[in-house]
Amino acid sequence: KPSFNWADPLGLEGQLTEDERAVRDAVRSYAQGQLAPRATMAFREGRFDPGIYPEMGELGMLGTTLQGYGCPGLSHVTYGLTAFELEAADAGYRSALSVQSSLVMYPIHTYGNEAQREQYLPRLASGELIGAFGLTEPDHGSDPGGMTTRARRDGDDWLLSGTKTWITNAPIAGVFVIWAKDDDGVIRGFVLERDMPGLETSTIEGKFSMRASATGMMHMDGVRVPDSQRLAGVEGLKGPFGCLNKARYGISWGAMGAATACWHAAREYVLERKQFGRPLAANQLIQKKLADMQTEIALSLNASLQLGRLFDAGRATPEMVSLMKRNATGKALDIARAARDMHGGNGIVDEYAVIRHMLNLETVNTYEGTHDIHALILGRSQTGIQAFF
Ligand code: TGC
Ligand code: FAD
Repeated sequence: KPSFNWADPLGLEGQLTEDERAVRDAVRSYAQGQLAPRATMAFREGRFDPGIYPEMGELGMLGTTLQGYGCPGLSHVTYGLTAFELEAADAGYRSALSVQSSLVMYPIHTYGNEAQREQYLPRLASGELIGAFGLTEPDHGSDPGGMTTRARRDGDDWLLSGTKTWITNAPIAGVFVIWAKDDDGVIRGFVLERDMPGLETSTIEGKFSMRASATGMMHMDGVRVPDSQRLAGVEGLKGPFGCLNKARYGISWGAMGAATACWHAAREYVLERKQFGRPLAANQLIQKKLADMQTEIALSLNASLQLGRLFDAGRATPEMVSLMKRNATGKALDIARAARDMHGGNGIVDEYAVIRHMLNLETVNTYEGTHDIHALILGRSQTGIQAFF
């Protein structure tokens, strides 16, 4: 007789391969053993420890799906499972994975030349080198096509000028994948290094979200970049968006990692906490909230698994990614807010992780395309009408 597992209602576990489960278990053990215990203080102090990158490199999780150059060459499902486990500890650690793997290593691997791949990928895979991805600007967030960062040709070089903001890892990265427009308005990608004259970074202070992740600005004032540092394999917005497809897919799993941590914490809390002489869990309103969490998480994870399998088969599309990124982050935020509420007053102190996850998910719902921007992408796909402007 089939049995029901409340924690895995649709039997996701049985749909994973032995290899996927083995990697997931190793990442879970690292995330729960090494990262989760550090997350509370890292968030409280607004600190990301760069030493986490070599730890991730040692475990072979950086550049998860890429082949060669020291990369593990694993499935997209494995990448998703890794994102889930890291974000169950803290979204800042999943961000570290997303940026390095999908937004820095992927474009160098896919759009770069052989020399760039050999120069950067092995050190990015080991975590010796940290990467950042610069697309967003102070006046162009949802609308990156309007970017004003310029790349002007000067002999064999390019001169890059402009400002990028909200850049994960900007304060600590050694290498930066930057998107800039040339004089003809064509968007091009470049690989910059920290010691290039004219390049400076600053830290964004005062965040109430993603405090265990380093976020900053990049200021470029005539940075001289040899043409050999250009990502010559792509032109136009499809360059950065190609990277975002991968990262957004990973976020669909990651957000559910944070949501699952909140759901399990809320369940344990309401089973133990008594009011009116009986456990909170004995109330219908509380059980409905638990049922909603269980339902949304199970549906989302099984859909992410399907999308991961489509990625592995080369059949995933950007619209599918928008659907999953939007749904998972929005639902995860709802779940975290409900879990915070179910913890009562305790829900606002960092001794309980729910408030930290809830605050992080405000960012996760916003970056890599806001909830509403993904609605517009999906709206366009079914009406054929562009509603962005
Ligand atoms: P649109 O006309 O739609 O497209 C322009 C060109 O780009 C191509 N394209 C894509 N290619 C591959 N994948 C996708 N997902 C693509 N989406 C579009 C498209 O085919 C076209 O190519 P071509 O050859 O015909 O020129 O461009 P638009 O300007 O109208 O775009 C509108 C919109 C809203 C969809 C887009 O701008 C958008 O997605 N905005 C959201 C911005 C965003 O996601 N920014 C993310 C910044 S990075 C970040 O947040 C990292 S957080 C890291 C962490 O810490 O985890
Ligand atoms: P805006 O685009 O100004 O949007 C503000 C509001 O208006 C949103 O609700 C949005 O949905 C809405 N809106 C915008 N346009 C429309 C429209 N046409 N119709 C209806 N509503 C609309 N970027 C990088 O390049 N690299 C990074 O590593 C990176 N890391 C980040 C880390 C953090 C912690 C954060 C917070 C952001 C990061 N970002 C990064 C930037 C992120 O991608 C942007 O914040 C995001 O794309 C939204 O842009 P914006 O903040 O300028 O908001």
